[in-house]
Amino acid sequence: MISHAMKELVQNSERVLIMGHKSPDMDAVGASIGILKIAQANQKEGNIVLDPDDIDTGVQRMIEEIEKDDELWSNFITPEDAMELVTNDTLLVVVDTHKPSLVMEEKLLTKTEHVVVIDHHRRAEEFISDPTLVYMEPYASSTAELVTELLEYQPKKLKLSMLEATALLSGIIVDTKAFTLRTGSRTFDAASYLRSKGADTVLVQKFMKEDIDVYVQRSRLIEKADIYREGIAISAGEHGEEYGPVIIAQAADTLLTMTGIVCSFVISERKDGRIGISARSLGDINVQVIMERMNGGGHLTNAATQLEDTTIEDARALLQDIIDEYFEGGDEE
Ligand SMILES: [Mn+2]
Repeated sequence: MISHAMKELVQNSERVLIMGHKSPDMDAVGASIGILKIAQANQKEGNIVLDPDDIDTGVQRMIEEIEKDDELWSNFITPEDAMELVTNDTLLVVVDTHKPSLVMEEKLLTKTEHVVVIDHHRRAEEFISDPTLVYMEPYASSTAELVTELLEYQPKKLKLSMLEATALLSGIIVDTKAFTLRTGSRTFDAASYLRSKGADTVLVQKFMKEDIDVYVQRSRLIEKADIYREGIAISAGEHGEEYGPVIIAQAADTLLTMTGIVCSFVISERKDGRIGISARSLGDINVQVIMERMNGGGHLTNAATQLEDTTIEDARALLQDIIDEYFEGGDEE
């Protein structure tokens, strides 16, 4: 049904512009490529909006590979170019987020009335206003999984190259941590379809390769972890050591893979002078509630905050108080 509606919207538009969230990950880029293919299968021009100054190290290798493919790369445009191209006959497809403040170019949202949102995150209060079509499936593993399902029902003319199929599969693999989290039978169905279209798992592995200094930085944070209450790991960087948000998120992810740890918090100084905290949980402890009490936000299993005018020590003390309150405060979660 959604696939049919999507086809109609594409056919009734002049062109299709696609954007993910800021600092897009492989899921956002892979899903964007999938939507591009839907536009092309319906004989419409499609463009993916990507800010060349906002490419995270996590997707850098994938983007480098796309750049080598002249045909595919020619469909990527900057936010400035997108602002020139957009008209009210443009179909704007937002993937892997539904928050206006997170999209690649927020101004695009006001330039057309035809906006489609495809996302797998739990619905937040902040939502793109008045979308034409919303496809939100919080039980899906990834946006790439949802978009792959849409692709399967598009015209037969649709042809996925090895690289395009691999980009979509990378989105699924990254968002599921290689089929260990949020993976349903539909996830395997989508992966199977992509594999049959030539998706290359060795190339996915190459996309996920990381630089040694990233690994070392993450390890430094993990090394500092200790256990506060049963199953809760807290790690804090040193004063004067800045870590990017991706590194602290990855450190929290990694801690969660350790035996006995059900919840992890990583605290560090950031380049902007604030203190960042990244929180992860296997699901029994609601880290969203804990981060919200520190003016942050997120999901049950994945949340974060940034604190102004404080130190690592004070942030840690506050966090521990809030964790204690969470367990003892009486309001059952
Ligand atoms: Mn995603």
